Amino acid sequence: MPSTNSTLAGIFQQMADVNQIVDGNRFKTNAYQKAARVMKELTRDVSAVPPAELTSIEGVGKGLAEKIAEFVESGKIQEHQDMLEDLPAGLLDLLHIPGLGPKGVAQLWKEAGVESIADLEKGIADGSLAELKGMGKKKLENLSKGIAFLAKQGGRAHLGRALPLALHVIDWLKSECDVTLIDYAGSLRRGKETIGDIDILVGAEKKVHHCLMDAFIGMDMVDEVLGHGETKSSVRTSDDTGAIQIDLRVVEPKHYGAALMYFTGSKEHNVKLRERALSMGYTLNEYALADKNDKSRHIATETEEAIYKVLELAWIPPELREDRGEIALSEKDGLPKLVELEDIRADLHTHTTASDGVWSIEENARAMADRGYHTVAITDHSKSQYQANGLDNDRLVKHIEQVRAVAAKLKGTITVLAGSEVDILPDGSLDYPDELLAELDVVVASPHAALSQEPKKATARLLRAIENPYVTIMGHPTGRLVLKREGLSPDIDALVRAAAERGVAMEINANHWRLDLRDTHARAALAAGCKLAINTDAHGAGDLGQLPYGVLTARRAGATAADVVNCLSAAGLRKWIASTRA
Ligand code: DGT
Ligand code: CA
Ligand code: CA
Ligand code: ZN
Repeated sequence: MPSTNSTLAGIFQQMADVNQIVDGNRFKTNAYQKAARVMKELTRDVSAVPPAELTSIEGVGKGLAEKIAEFVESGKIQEHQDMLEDLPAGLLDLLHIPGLGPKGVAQLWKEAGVESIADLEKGIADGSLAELKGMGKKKLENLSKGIAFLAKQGGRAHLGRALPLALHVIDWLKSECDVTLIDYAGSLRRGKETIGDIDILVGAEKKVHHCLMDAFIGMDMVDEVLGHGETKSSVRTSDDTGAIQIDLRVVEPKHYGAALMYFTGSKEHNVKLRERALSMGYTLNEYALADKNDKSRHIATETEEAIYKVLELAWIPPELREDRGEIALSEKDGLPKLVELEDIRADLHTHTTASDGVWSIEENARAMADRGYHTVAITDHSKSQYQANGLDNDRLVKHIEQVRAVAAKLKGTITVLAGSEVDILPDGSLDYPDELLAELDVVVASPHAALSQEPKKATARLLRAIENPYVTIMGHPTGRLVLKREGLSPDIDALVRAAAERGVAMEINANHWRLDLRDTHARAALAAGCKLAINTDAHGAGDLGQLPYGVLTARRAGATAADVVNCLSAAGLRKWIASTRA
């Protein structure tokens, strides 16, 4: 069952879309869009907030509060229903076609009666749309490609797919055309959990542009060239998880900083920066920060640092560029020093062949030692995870002995802790009795089943687990799978408050399917003073590469190394774990 928060986010987004198509005013569209974002990022269950307190939620004004209350009470928003009433059912699907915005949809609908993607395909095929103003051959061709793309792709790609792909393309372009000034930009550089398309930017002299574009569209993986120009090309590539678009832009080296800043986004961050530039007497676009009165006078173009500096700001890490207060922090030099991959010194959630892993305790521990870690916790599944060969009480006792034996053998190489990923049962009790949990060094408590519980039940369930005196870390608290399963929608604010109080850490499970806590939840955890854990949940050596996704998510939350228990020294970690038992 989708949560009230996500249902409301969907409704407000739809209201914004409809408003744009029927040419409603921009102010209103923005308000709906903002409402959608507030609902999406809210870390407490809005249906549990008393109506009188709704306006105390950041971003919720009186009008929005009324609509939320209306929905919670009646299950719908009348204004939304009214908006949809005059609208053909398939019209909003058209908005998902790349290259077609609300204006285009409105034109197709009003001037040619196009009410769905099927209508559009027909109108392109029979030539009837070619008579519309602005619908040249090229434009219609692009729409055809967009429809095909949509059919194949069906949405966004995982960070865990987009990042390796982008790195591969960058390596290829570097080797083919000998360029050095090259980065991925867009949502990927900001470390978002899903990526609409991959944006790659190169700074190179004009004479190299041709090489870059040819090398790019000539890559083996390319299924289709969507566009091929002198400074911009787009291609599409697919695998069994769907299609993904890659955009390549090339600028001259002297404009690289301005372009990188622009194409990194987010759009909202860019808008704020542009306003700031204007108020200081400058203009800012993808070419330059320039003098407002003489735009040919470029003040800063070459590096992001230089541009931020003229704007009297410290350089802002891409993961924070989401218009969540980062500009104000930068202005007073108060940006956090974000946690880095190299700061991670321990993994506290890993599996072995004892449950559903593919490596032994010793193989696991040696691989962790090779990464330079001082500590690893072996946390196999508990008995309710029978499909994952979870350990029953007797097997756990023997397993602990085996872990202790490996620990003794590897003493001086790495500290190996005996742990468990113990299931949080639907009522919040744990899968082992306390006497058994007491034998373990580390207890990661995670929900795996009953993941469509309603928010109130889920909150009570997870709170009960946090209160268990043997729990060290709450593992992937919602159980969501990115792009696949919504999972639980507990009151995150209540959970992180309880975790902070108890001294329990909340996990960011680094696996790109999970990323749970997600960025906004991790942000709420930090605000509550809660410690974070970033763990790979590795089932084998192949999973160790998931760690960067967890670190990116923590960075998006504004986490420093001091916020993350995996960054503690060996002694510090031992002390912290002991403190969770006190
Ligand atoms: P995505 O691809 O949907 O995951 O998200 P982004 O952020 O990568 O968005 P994309 O690929 O459409 O554009 C890349 C960046 O270019 C975006 O983050 C900011 C910048 N940008 C694109 N369009 C606009 C715009 O209309 N206004 C402003 N200010 N910036 C834009
Ligand atoms: Ca993008
Ligand atoms: Ca793009
Ligand atoms: Zn696990």
